[in-house]
Amino acid sequence: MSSQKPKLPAQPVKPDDGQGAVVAERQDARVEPPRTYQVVMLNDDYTPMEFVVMVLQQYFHHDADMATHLMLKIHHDGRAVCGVYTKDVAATKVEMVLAAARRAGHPLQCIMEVA
Ligand code: TYC
Repeated sequence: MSSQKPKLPAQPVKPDDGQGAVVAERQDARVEPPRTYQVVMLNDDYTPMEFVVMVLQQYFHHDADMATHLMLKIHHDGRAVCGVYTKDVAATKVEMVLAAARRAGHPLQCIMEVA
């Protein structure tokens, strides 16, 4: 009796489609994770600090301490990242923040960037 291991086929085995034809499977392309986008809020001289804190809580779900911390970072540095999302979610956040700011008569600006 042979002690050799059974040999693997030299070629990948092609699946049988059960209809007498042999179908070669194509290797799937590697799937990249979706790009992410950061929503960045910008400083201005007119939007009240309390309004920015409210926006950061309402639309980005930061607690009062983090919202205040982020608002002050924007005030001092000119900008800060409010959150990182998929493209559609980031675009919706930007729209909602800008709509709320315009409704309230404030010039607040917020943009999205590839993270
Ligand atoms: N700089 C504004 C002020 O002094 C406050 C402010 C903070 C405005 C953050 C916009 O994204 C902003 N009232």
